[in-house]
Amino acid sequence: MVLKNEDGYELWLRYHLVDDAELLAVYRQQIREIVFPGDSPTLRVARGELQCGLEGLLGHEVMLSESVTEDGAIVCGTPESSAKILEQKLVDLDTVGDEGYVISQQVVDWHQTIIIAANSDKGVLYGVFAFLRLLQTQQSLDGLHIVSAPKVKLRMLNHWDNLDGTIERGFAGHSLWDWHKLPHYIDPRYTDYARACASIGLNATVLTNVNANALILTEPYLHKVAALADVLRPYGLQVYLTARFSAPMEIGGLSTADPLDADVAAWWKAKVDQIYSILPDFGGFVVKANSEGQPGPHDYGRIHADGANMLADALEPHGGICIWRAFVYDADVQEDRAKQANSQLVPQDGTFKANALLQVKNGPIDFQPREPYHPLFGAMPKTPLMLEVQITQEYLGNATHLVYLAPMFKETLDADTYVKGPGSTVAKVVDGSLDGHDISGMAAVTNIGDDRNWCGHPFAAANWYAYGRLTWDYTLSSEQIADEWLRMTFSNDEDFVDTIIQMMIDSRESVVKYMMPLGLHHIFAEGHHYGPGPWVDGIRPDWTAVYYHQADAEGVGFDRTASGTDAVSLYNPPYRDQLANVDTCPENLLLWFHHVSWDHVLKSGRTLWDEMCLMYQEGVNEVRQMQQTWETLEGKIDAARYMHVKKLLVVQEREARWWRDACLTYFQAFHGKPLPEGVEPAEHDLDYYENIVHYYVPGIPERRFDKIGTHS
Ligand code: GCV
Repeated sequence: MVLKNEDGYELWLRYHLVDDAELLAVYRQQIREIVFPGDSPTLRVARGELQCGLEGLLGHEVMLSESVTEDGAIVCGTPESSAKILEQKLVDLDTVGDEGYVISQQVVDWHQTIIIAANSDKGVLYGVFAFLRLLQTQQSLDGLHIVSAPKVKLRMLNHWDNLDGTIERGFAGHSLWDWHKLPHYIDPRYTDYARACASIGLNATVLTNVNANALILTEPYLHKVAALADVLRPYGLQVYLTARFSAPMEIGGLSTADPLDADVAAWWKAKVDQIYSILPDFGGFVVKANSEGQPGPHDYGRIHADGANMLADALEPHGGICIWRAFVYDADVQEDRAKQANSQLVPQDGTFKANALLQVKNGPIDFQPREPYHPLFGAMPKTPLMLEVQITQEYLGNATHLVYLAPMFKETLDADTYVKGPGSTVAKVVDGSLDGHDISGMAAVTNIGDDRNWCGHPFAAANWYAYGRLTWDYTLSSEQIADEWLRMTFSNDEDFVDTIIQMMIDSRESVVKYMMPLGLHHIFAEGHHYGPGPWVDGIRPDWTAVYYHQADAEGVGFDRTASGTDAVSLYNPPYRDQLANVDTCPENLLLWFHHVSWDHVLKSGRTLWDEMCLMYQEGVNEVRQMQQTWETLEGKIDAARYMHVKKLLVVQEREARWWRDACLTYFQAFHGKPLPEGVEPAEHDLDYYENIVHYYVPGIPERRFDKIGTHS
């Protein structure tokens, strides 16, 4: 059978006819009517989703009924919206809080039914999506009893979308938000965006770039924001904006933005009041301050907490929150960048207002292919810390490399800070349980744009999906999430799913190998970060590559032990001791923490140089393996998506070779050692690689190029 071509627009919400005839017959028996009273906007969209999903999956319309009239009813609602749910007195509802749900087979009015119940309309919506997921992934409904609640309260996407429609570090087209046509024209795609987010439990979205434009806070733009919020609200998505710290000067006519200035505080209060008068359920602000040229409290000799608290004060009467980013480092400060956030923020622990949170990147530098967990986790027990990850592949091959990020997100969440003994994981810091915080959250920089398939690479949507699922339940395994996503996105063919799960799981480690093995970091091309640039030098040191790899004739790596910057001391024993010793430091972080001789012998018995070479080669080999694996699956999915992935894998293999050759040629020049057996020689000399220039790489604002070079 030839499968119909698909363009990926439906994401994982494809409600195609269940293709297992036996199972379909069983489902048709088990699902015969829907009892779903209630008329709130959220219940309406939940009911619509259920009807539409079932119609597609079962191949016929399932009728709405006022009461349970036969076996096979699906009864949905809250104890308020549905008399039947109230009658059932489901004890499990007491455990699922505001947003969780219960899906359970029950006898109602002497009939076999499936109940989808929650304490809130939003919970019902999440339950509906979870139920549809069961059918999409062809699970048995027999004996169904699912009790589920999110582990983290704020489950947020951060769009780095600019008001001119570009997206910082966006590789899938332009911004979804059509500010020019808003508020009068509402793109139907906003609804599909909201559906996708709600289906994986996301409940908050920051519409604008953290490198913020104050214009978004002006009245005309606020009306545009409100129109968008009207579409997102029924799906439980609360809208947040980024606040430019200097807005009082840029749009308020003040001469200062000093957070301790009474006029500045009054301006923000009035601005926040205005926002809430236009958008009563506004979530609050996300702020990047005194980082990479953004204005902030340091400009006035104040500290981060002064800035955050001023905004938190303005938001507090409306129930809003201020999320302050901990991605702070300063070009004029000599201290190791990996330590600067701790130096600045740890002394301020306990001084932030109750409605202020700190948003901390997964690692201390900047979303590198591999970083140790950020040492702020565990170091600020009095402040709720959100985890920020990056879904968009700024440092992972943009939208041309197939890299499944769940293993990377989980690596951080599962990392043990040991701050209160073994088991003090980053996840427990983030969900608030370790230090008893009520408020908790995760944020991710999205990879969503207006490309027809939303995220560019057909597999990139898996990372949006995986992130959402992990915010709901970070104990899910990467394999389980990949399994769900593949079944819903492509096919339930067991062979296809089993084969591709493994390929997805391995893909993160492959990209680390061909880009930055053994703890190397930040050796990207300058500015756009597309491709290798281990030679980058001559700009502010903490944006160069040479600052991070410190290669010389003797060795390579950043000494962050006591003999170097001592960043290792920010971690707690026993992990600290493990990291500090070159013999016990995990080899995948070796060059992050140590400057190591090229001849240093690793666990494999090979020297560092040989091991590095072989890892780069292995990365390339693994991409070739991915190509072969993918090609065995021709015909198991539609030809359009099959070919799209196949062609992108060709690009990925080419770029993996580019990484290997550019980096090894560069490092080899320090010591002249030969490549070990099994490593393919580079096609070109170092000069060639250093002179590769790419113009207009997506994801950065257009700028004039000042160098004409080899266009690879
Ligand atoms: C939005 C990195 C990126 C920047 C980004 C910054 C941040 O440095 O390269 O584009 O700016 O992180 O997270 O604020």
